[in-house]
Amino acid sequence: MAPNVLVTGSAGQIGAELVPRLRSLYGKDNVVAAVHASPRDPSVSDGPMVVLDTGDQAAVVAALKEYKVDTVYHLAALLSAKGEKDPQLAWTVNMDGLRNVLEASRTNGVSQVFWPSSIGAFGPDAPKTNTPQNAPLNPTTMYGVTKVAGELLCNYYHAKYGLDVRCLRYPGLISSVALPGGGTTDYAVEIFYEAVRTGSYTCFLREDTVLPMMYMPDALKATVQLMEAPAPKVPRHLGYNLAAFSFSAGELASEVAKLVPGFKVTYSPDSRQKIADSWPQSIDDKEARRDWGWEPEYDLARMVADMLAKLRLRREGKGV
Ligand code: AKB
Repeated sequence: MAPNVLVTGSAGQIGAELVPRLRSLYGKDNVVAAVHASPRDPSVSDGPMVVLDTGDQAAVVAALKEYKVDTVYHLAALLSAKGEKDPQLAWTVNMDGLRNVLEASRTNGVSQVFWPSSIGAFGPDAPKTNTPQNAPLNPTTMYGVTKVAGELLCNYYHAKYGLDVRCLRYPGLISSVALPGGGTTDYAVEIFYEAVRTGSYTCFLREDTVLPMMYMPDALKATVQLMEAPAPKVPRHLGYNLAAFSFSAGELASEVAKLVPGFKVTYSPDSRQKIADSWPQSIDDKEARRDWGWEPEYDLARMVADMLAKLRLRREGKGV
């Protein structure tokens, strides 16, 4: 039987693509898109939708009851750069929202919850390359603090109440539907829009900054695969390391320039550089591969070609 799903943060970078994917898998009426305000993206408004503030526990409970929800993807969150600009708000949105969703879920018959952690859970003392699953988690951003505390809370709800909470440490995500907002890896999305629109881009990170990244189709695949895996294949209820490829800002610019002749990138690092410098450059995801069979499909060249093709098509049709 198809699950009854609620997705918070549905109009965000992941939600805007996860909602249509889940609707195609489980049926339109079985996936409720929860948004903070009325969305402009029609991809989530073609099925059930609810305006929901996850900071309001009573409202979360009411939504779970109204739609008889048994599975929650709780995506609503503030990203790293925005979180550093307003750490109090980052704590409130990321932690109060998660606690409300977990507590409402366990008391209202929800059986499964997905929650996104991030490479931001690691700090400067973790090994920079091939960062292992159990590397120290000592982040220096409020975003990272909420990711570590969030992972522990998810694990606690599993250990104490048996709630099946599953969790991935996403790398930077590159996507063509909804723009990310307030992240440190956002440059790797913006660069494509500017390549297609103006042929030049000013990057807010240094040219030699290397970060772990992933194309959205792989992130969706990992999310669904993790949630559909039989329980014995998911022994871990803290975040799973997840990886596809890593590149420097300069390497991405060169790859884009192969398909956009004359593309020019200049570098003007800002406060986001410090965040990027505190994160790993590549991730060891062997536990995800071993436990539930994770394997990415996109490498850098294939992702770049697909992103440019999609954005060019949209620009021809309705403008990017
Ligand atoms: C961010 O840059 O804040 C996010 C992340 C890596 O978690 N994209």
